[in-house]
Amino acid sequence: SGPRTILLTGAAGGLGTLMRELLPSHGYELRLLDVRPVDGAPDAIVADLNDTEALRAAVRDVDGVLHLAGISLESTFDKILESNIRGTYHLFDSVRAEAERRGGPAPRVVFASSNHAIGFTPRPRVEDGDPLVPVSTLRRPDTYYGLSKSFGEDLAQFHWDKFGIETVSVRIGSCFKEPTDVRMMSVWLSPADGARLFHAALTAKDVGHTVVYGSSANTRLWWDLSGARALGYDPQDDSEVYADKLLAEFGPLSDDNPAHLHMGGRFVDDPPIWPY
Ligand code: NAI
Ligand code: 15L
Repeated sequence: SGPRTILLTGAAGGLGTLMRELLPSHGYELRLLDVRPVDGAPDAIVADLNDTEALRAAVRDVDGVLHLAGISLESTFDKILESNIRGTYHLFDSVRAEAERRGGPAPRVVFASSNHAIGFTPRPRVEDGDPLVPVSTLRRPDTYYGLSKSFGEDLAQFHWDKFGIETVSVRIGSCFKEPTDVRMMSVWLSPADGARLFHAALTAKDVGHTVVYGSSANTRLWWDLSGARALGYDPQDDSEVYADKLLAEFGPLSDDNPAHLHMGGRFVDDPPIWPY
């Protein structure tokens, strides 16, 4: 079979830009959408997630949706409500309407959830024998942003139970070219592993609604990657190669640093500060 066509929302963003580079080598043809113009992609759909007509056209005949669009850091509740909560509702509703139009299976959704849905979970001391944090851990959002990701996971579960729409919710750690602090060594998802994981999530069979953590095979991992591996994800990178440099610059994680006490790092502070 030829390349699979997927809608990539949030295509102008950091992760969207990385995935535009990397996903075609996994055999995808990308249809791009963002509320901002997408550099170098004049054919991209420039539309807000709440533009229902544009959304319905955007999902027409696609095989899947990689839903990255949204506010990606803490913001006011009203802004989060508009882009992440109402916007993600409209994304799922357009997928539901598309399935109805086809009279057949709906496109698979991969939802960019976040570690901030469980941000208030204490950092596990894996080195002292604490277990890796399982997917089933209580959600403890650390921000309005994290709350919107928690809502997105529920929305995905609801669309599976009620309408048979399949979603993989990926609680992404930190997906950037390199980890830039010590916490990030535990949650880092290399861009190449990100593409591998999204590919696995788009193609694994019978996922229903599955929640997984998204990171590379980091030596300092805090969470359980077995769910992601069960989708066929085989991470190739480990943040440990940056350890000497980052530890020399910042020192080890410390109980005296409030940003080191929880999975969500600095996001537990109000207001959260980025970068940290
Ligand atoms: P980003 O902020 O660079 O990109 C988000 C994109 O979504 C932007 O281009 C923005 O214009 C677009 N967008 C925002 N509201 C929109 C709306 N209402 N309609 C249409 N487009 C809209 O964020 P980044 O880092 O690329 O993250 C992508 C997704 O992955 C986000 O949902 C974020 O919450 C999630 N994520 C990212 C992580 C990371 O490490 N980069 C970690 C965890 C989750
Ligand atoms: C996120 O959810 C953000 O979108 C991203 O910008 C990073 O801050 C990441 O989490 C993180 O926790 O490092």
